[in-house]
Amino acid sequence: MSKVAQSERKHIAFVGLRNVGKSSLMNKFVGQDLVIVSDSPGTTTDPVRKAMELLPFGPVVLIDTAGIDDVGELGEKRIGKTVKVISEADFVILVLDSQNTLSQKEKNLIEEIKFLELPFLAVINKCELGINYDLVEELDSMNIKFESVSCLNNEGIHELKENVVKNLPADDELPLVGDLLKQHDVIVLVVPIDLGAPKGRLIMPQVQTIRESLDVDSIVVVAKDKELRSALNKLAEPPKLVVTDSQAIMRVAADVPDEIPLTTFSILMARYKGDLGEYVRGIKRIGELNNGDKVLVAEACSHHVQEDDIGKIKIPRWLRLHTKKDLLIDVVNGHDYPENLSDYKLIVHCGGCMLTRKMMQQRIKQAKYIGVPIVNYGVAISYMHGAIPRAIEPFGEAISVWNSLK
Ligand SMILES: Nc1nc2c(ncn2[C@@H]2O[C@H](COP(=O)(O)OP(=O)(O)OP(=O)(O)O)[C@@H](O)[C@H]2O)c(=O)[nH]1
Ligand SMILES: [Mg+2]
Repeated sequence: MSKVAQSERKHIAFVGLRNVGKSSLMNKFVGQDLVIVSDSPGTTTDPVRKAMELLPFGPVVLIDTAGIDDVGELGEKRIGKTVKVISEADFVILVLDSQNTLSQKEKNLIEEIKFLELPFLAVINKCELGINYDLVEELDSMNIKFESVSCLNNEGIHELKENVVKNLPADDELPLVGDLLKQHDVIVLVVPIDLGAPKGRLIMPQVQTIRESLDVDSIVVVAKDKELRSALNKLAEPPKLVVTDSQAIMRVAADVPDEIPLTTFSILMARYKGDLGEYVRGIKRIGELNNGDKVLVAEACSHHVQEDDIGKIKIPRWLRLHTKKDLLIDVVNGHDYPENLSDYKLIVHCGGCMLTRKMMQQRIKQAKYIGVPIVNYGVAISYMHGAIPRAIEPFGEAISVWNSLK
């Protein structure tokens, strides 16, 4: 089996009511009796994951789930097991029983899948018993594509697999900076070498920006903030873009003439890994916060807390200074949000350098699902330091979100 990190593989989730045959279908995909199948509803209680090669596509992870009628949280706005699992999925297989019509829970689930913008396919199982025509009509009227299978006598399984392979979403190749530059353009990177800088090396967003700029044949100038003005003066023509560390944005903004586009590494990363438009919506919430509002500062990894830690100390300090409000700020670490997410008025998330793009997307989707605006550290810092909208001006979509919010 090829060695692709589990988090990078496409995830396919089998969801549906209890006893419809989710586990049976997953076993058919794997080609062995991996998960327990039984006629008593509620056999699967926790998600079961299995990595496999789905040919001709390649490595995937299949996720069998508990029946949605077992979980009992649908309809309530909290991140329950089902939402967690489906927000992890790249493709959802909604398993239905050929003898029934759609229940309210199934309709709610379809709404959730659509809200999370996940590609999905309905599968009518137990089709050897005949298919309830009302179910087919319901699916047709909702414009939902479906396949019928029988796990009992292997009908339609091969076709279903082929259909899933065909419909798995392709990886989007998102640019970090390459789309903003062309051959011979000059890009200036401002890299403060302060106490927070790692010894003897550049950090990943800086390295990645350099590499991508070179890939599109542009010319990279790297300087510390102190030498920036001198660097700009030495250039024969203004650079196409200046990119700086977020925390130096105001000093740098003062040295970069208004007509030269300026942004930050965090904003480049936010666009690449997160959702810059969503984060711009999140910064609007900063201005709407009131005394007593709860704010969640969420860090994906637990790192050694430094004296002036960005998440624990600086972000809370800047939020209080900026809003002049008495905020209740919780700082949490880890891969899951706290259970009471809907109590928060705003999530300020770390840049997610230790998360894959997919994991970061999942956390944004979950926040959207609960209806809590989200922003990341870098975008929030630029905003609280007065550098928004300037630092998002190079990005058309983000600036139009900004303009629509005013
Ligand atoms: N007639 C018929 N029965 C099936 C078919 N597929 C699965 N079953 C039966 O349906 C019952 C439930 O199957 P499971 O695969 O355990 O269903 P599940 O959706 O995983 O159920 P939970 O884990 O309880 O949510 C079992 O008795 C299976 O043998 C099928 O194609 N036809
Ligand atoms: Mg099961």
